[in-house]
Amino acid sequence: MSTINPACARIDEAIEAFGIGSAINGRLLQKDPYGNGHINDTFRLRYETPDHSEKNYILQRMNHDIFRNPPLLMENIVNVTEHLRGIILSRGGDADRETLNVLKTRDGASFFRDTDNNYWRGFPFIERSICLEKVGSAKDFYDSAVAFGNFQKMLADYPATTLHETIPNFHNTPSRFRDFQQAVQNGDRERAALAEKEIAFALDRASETAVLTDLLDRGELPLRVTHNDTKLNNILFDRDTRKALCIIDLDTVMPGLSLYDFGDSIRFGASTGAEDEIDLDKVTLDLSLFEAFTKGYLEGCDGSLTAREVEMLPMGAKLMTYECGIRFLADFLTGDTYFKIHRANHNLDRARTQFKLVADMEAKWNQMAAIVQKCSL
Ligand code: ADP
Ligand code: GN1
Ligand code: MG
Repeated sequence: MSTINPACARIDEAIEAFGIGSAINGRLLQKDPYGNGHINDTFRLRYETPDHSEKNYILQRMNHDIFRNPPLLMENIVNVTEHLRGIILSRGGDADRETLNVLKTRDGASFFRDTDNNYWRGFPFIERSICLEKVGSAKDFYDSAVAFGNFQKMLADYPATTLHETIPNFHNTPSRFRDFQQAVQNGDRERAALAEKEIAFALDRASETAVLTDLLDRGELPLRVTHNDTKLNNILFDRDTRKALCIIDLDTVMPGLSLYDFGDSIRFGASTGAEDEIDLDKVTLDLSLFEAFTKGYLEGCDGSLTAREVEMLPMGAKLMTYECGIRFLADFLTGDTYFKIHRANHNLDRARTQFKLVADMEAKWNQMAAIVQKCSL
């Protein structure tokens, strides 16, 4: 059970500002912390309507230490979700379930700022959906891959330059590496001693950090509009059909590489262990899940990836896993200020799983490349 962040003290102000109760003539039954995100403070609001049915909403306090400009971030999300809504409707889809829809406040704004200067936003809760914290079957993972590929395709003609960069250099691995080096230098000495092996592992791979950014700079990889945070719990599945339904957590939709989306999904979903598993023997790269995702992602992108992008998919997986590992480790060394933790050394445990996966990818490199080749034929 997560503890409630003191920054959420003004939640009732936010609930009042969105005016859901009066809009649906409903009675608020509960406001509970919800989900397993590492960044925002998420609540589910449960209302009882006059006909005694229930209607739920998501209310989130945006993490403005991480997202420094919530109004611009919300401008991105409103514009992107409206774009998606248009495409979904033109395909005859259900735009209330297949994309997030931003709730308006009583004043017609897409967010609310409380008296402590915390920023809140709301979304109708997507009912009859499930959120997976772990891949249940290769089919689930394949479906999520098609959905993430398709998401990117739906945004292919979105005017990328109008998107605000909500976190600068988000997947710039060399920049993340420099931050990591700083954390090693300036972070807690005792913690650094505890993480000696992991620090060495990360430093050993310094020369690989710029592989993707160099290809981008040389024009060998195209810049696209990508999601940038494609872990499995950022997609909702339909509870009845178990089909991938809706991509959520749109805070980081920005220009990026397809390899970021592919790689981040693999690092989380194709691992045989949880992101914070303590028993590292349980953490390996499952090649059949890697194959399922590769197949689905290529299908979802529907021929839009270049040969160079396809060839670099294994590198996307490895670098995104490595990058997440150095981010967890840097946060551990500097006192756990970024990712929410639920136990001592949580970020170190997370870094360890990522590096275990990187090592396993290195051992399985030829097999990964062969799978990519097979799927792209
Ligand atoms: P974070 O950035 O902290 O990860 P998310 O936006 O991913 O926050 O939300 C956290 C969790 O809340 C998700 O993993 C999902 O379980 C749930 N969630 C978010 N939005 C919705 C929604 N509209 N309908 C149902 N569940 C949602
Ligand atoms: C965070 O927001 P959430 O929990 O979906 C993080 C991702 C990391 C992920 C690791 C904005 O994702 O970059 O890969 O944790 N999001 C942000 O689990 O930093
Ligand atoms: Mg999330």
